Amino acid sequence: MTSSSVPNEPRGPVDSSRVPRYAGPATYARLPRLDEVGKTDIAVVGVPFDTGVSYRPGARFGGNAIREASRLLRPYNPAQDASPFALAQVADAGDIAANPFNIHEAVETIEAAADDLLATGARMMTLGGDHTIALPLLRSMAKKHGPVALLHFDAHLDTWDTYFGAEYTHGTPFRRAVEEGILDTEALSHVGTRGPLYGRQDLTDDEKMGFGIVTSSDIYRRGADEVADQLRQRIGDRPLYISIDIDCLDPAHAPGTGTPEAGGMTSRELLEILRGLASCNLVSADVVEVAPAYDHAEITAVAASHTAYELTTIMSRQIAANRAAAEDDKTAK
Ligand SMILES: [Mn+2]
Repeated sequence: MTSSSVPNEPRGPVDSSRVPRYAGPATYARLPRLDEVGKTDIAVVGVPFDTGVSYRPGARFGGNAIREASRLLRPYNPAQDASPFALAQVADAGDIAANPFNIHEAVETIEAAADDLLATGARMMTLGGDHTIALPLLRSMAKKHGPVALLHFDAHLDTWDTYFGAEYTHGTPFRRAVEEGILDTEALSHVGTRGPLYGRQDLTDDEKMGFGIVTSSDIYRRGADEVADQLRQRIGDRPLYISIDIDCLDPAHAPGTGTPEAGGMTSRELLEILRGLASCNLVSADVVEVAPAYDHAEITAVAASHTAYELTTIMSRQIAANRAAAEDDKTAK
C-alpha cells in the first residue's frame, strides 16, 4: 500500500541519525507520546504493577526497562518486510497508575484504562507488570470483541485456582478468564510450558478449561514453523490476543524474571513463532514479567523489546491492510 492511503501520515520515532539513541527520554522505540499525536492506532502502554507475584518481585519496573532497552530498535523490520511505525501510528501512552496496595482496585483501574484506550479505536501493546494484569486486559478485550482466542506464551499454565485464598494473582488469571466466559474456549493454547507442577491434576484441570499445550520440548523437537502452523490452524480468523510471559524463554535468554524455569525456548524461537502468526487477526498483546533487578546486561529487556516490536509489526501491517481494503471499497462504490 502507499502511504497516501493513511489518513494522516504517522509520526515516527526520533531520527537516530540526528539525535543519539541514548539521548532523551525513553519512550518505547523512541516513538512519540500519545499526547503528542492525539490519537493512535497502536498504544504502547505500561502497567507498573507486581503485587500479584508469588516469588521474586520487581516486574513493576519491567515496562520502563523494556522502554530503555528499546532505544536500539530500528524502523524497518526485515523479517516481516514492514516499517511498523510508518504503516500505522504507534505511540507510547505512558503508564496505567495501578494501586500497589490493593489488587482488586488495581484490576479495576487497569480494566477501565484499557476500556478508554480501546474506545479510541487503538489496539494495545501492553508492557507489564506481572501476569495478573492479563485478566483486566482480557475483560476489556471481550467487551469490544466478544470472547477472544488466546495464545499464552509462558513456562507456566497460570490456570491455578488461588494462592493463600487470593483469586487475583499472577498464577491464576487464565482460570478466572475462563470462569468469566471472556475467552473463546475453542481456540486457547499455552506455548512454551515446562517445569514441575503440583500434580497431574494441574494438567487435567487445564485441559478441561479448553487449553491446548505446546510444550517447550515440542518446540525443540518440531521447530518453530510447524508449531506456528499448528497454532494458526487452531486460531483461524478469530480475534486473537497474545499474552507473553517473558519466562517462556529459557533463563539464559531471560534471566530477569520472577519465576524462572530451566529448559525454555530461545528468543530466536519465540520471534520465529510470532512471525509465523503474522496472518492472524491480532487485536492486542502484552509482554509481562520482566523483572530488571534480576537481569544482566539488559538481556531480558532486549528480548522483551524485540518481542513487542514483532507483535507491533503484526498489528500495524493488519491496520494498514484493513485501511487499504476500506479505500478499495470506497473506490469501488
Ligand atoms: Mn505467567
